[in-house]
Amino acid sequence: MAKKKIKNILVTGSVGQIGSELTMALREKYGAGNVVAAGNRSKPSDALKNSGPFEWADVTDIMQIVDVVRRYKIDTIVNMSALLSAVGEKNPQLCWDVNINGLINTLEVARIFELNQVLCPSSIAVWGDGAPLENTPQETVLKPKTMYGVTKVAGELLCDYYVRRYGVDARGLRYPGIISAETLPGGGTTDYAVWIYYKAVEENKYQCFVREDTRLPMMYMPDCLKATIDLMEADFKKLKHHGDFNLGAMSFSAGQLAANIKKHIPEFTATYVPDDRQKIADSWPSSVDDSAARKEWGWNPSYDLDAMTKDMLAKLQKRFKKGKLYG
Ligand code: AKB
Repeated sequence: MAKKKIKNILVTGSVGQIGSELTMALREKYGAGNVVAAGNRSKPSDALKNSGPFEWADVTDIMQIVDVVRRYKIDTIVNMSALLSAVGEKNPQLCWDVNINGLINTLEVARIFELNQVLCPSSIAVWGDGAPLENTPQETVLKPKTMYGVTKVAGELLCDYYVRRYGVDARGLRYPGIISAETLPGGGTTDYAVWIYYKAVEENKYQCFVREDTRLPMMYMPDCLKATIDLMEADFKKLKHHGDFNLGAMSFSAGQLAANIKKHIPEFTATYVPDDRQKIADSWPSSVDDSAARKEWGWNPSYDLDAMTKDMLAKLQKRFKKGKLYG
């Protein structure tokens, strides 16, 4: 098992909602020049492109990863490339290709080049039929209903396989819905919990695509960054789990979220017109038991709904006043 320190990091999928902010946080911590951001299709922001190295690389083509790993002497890969749940249902084959062939390519590169670590996020999408939906335990039935969920279960198993079979240090955590003010999410079921803030600031109203009583686990981006970096830095020897840590912070219904925003913007109104994504949301838990993460690497979230809403609205209102809500 490789035990060297994290020095040169490659973040694939760096242009996405989490990848973009994670890259900046890693650059802050490990030095801008030591964190390579890779993207495939979407244009990187100026901040991402100008603050450190940026490369175009497609995770489904192993040679493109090998090339970046060699040129930058990469020792750690954070594989954020993924098609999310809603967009994955529109193109299940592409979802499999990116999420699974992309992951196995990064694990293979880690094995062949003896990298220090691969981190690949999983999701609350791993659950479906048969799992308790309140305080979902770490170990329970994994029968997802979406292709995204299928790839996340398979991805967790692949990570665990590479740990056992090849001694690759592979880690992952089951992200809840992530809420952030910098990069918009692309194609997930929990996206409504981000859009509602943007639309509250922009138009004082939002038409939500899930029912008012839909309650899902959520997390504010600063906690997501903390969790990811804390797991990357955890002592591998102390981990009993590897690719599949439950991760919790807060749970609220769409109606509770709207009411929380209304405390700050009294004229805000939300309406609820469920679409196909409702079925996906209904198959996911309302809350998760993350005691393994707390015990094995000290996970402890900082933000609750009130603190998140205050911060989100302050950031978005500031940008809106400058005419730059969407960057
Ligand atoms: C999605 O909604 O697909 C993602 C997730 C919960 O993994 N945000």
